[in-house]
Amino acid sequence: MKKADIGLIGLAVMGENLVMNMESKGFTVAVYNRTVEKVTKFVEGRAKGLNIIGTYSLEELAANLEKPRRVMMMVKAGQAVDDFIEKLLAVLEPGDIIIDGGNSHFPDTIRRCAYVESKGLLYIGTGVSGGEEGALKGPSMMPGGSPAAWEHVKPIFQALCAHVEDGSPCCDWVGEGGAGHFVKMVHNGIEYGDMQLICEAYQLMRDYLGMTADEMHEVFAEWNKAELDSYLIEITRDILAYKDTDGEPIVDKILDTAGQKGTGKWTGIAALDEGVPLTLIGEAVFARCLSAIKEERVAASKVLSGPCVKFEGDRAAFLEDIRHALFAAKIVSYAQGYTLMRAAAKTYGWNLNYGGIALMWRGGCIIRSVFLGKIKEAFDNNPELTNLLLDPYFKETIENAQASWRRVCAAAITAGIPAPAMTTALNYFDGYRCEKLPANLLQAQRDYFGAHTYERLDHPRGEFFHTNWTGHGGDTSASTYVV
Ligand code: NBP
Repeated sequence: MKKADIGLIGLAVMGENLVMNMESKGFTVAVYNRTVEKVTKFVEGRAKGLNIIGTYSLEELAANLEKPRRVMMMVKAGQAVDDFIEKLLAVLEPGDIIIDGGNSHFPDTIRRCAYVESKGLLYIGTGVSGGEEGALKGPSMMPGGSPAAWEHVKPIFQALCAHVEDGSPCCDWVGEGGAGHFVKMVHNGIEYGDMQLICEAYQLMRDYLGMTADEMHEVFAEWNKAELDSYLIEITRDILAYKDTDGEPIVDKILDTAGQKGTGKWTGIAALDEGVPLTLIGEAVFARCLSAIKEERVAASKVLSGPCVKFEGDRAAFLEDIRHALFAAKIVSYAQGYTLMRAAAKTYGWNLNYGGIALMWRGGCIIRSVFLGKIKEAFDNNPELTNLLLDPYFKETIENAQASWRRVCAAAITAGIPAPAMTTALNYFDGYRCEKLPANLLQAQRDYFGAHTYERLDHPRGEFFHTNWTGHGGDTSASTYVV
């Protein structure tokens, strides 16, 4: 019997669908699962009659693979991945390739890549986005790890991934070590931000404009036809129209406490580690945390009062303002996310292709949108772009949206409606374009209480000064370093 092109471990929702996808593109796949009954169930069920080989041990899996062997794990992130790597090392040979397609944290991937390479094998950590449907029909894939592995997996990955209108694959080599999982993590963080922005627009429509779910459905349907055209706007449109068995919108019956699985938090932590102001994703993560303390909020709502402002004015015009505010804040979010990737690339020595990353996200994944095509263009035009806000298209778009964005933030604040992502984006924008921030005073404060020193406008950068502010401090200053 023909040997398999690739092996896949982990027959849960993602693994099974990826196998079906690979097989449909002409590849033979050998499969294995810790609970081996699932192998039998799969090969005798959904995979019956297809070029899919069920195996019941890792030895059997290895024996059924073409060399160099390619083994992809789609298992729960964490210890399970380390356990499988150890077991695979015992049955594979130097030159074989171990691939982790789960949502692993990038420092784990950096460590595992070095470990597997030290054993003479190659390693790939790849982000896979698109959920169940994406896995089956074409996900967005973000592979990184051992560069020598790429040529061996490229034909498979670029066949099974999503493709944009011109046929370009939404999968390309991201970089060494943990670069693929880093980029996937940022993707997930951006997903948190996009979802939060949509939710803020929804709350303004619901609580400030007093709109029904059906009316909001119409608005999102319109928005999805222009610059906001994206998967998340599309599903929001459909969710708002979805009725429960009693004919009422189901969205009105869902408890307002958000869950999270940690990738947004990881993105925020990475930003803090890199010293990058990733404020919008940070607010999106915290907004989920605030939503989660439902009982506390219910109690507080009976004690703490706020303004009771009802909208008076031209509703259609204000909806246009919200649309502009959403888009402008979204641009800031991506600008921040790209800044984080640029900083991490420097820290970890990755040569990231920023336009290529936008293309990988352009189709197949949860944040897929028309807008990502514009980001690709921006980085194609200038691969060294320090901040997306400086690209001519985004600069002009933000300038056009600015008055609306400010009106929406002001209205939300005046009406007491939380809009943390939209407002933090505006604060970032105002801070980023501010030539002189108040950090001169801050430096004076630091020097006053801790002799932390400061630089002066009238001296070259790198010269540090200390003032004896109280007259009774000494001349000794603290050492100067930035963490
Ligand atoms: P799960 O994340 O639910 O993982 C299920 C698989 O992990 C099964 O094969 C299970 O084997 C195996 N597994 C577990 Br659980 N603990 C194990 C252990 N200690 N040792 C060995 N195997 C173990 O499945 P999934 O939702 O398909 O996701 C797979 C990966 O893809 C995850 O990393 C996930 O974060 C990522 N991902 C998921 C999605 C999505 O939409 N679901 C999207 C993108 C990425 P068993 O059958 O023996 O229990």
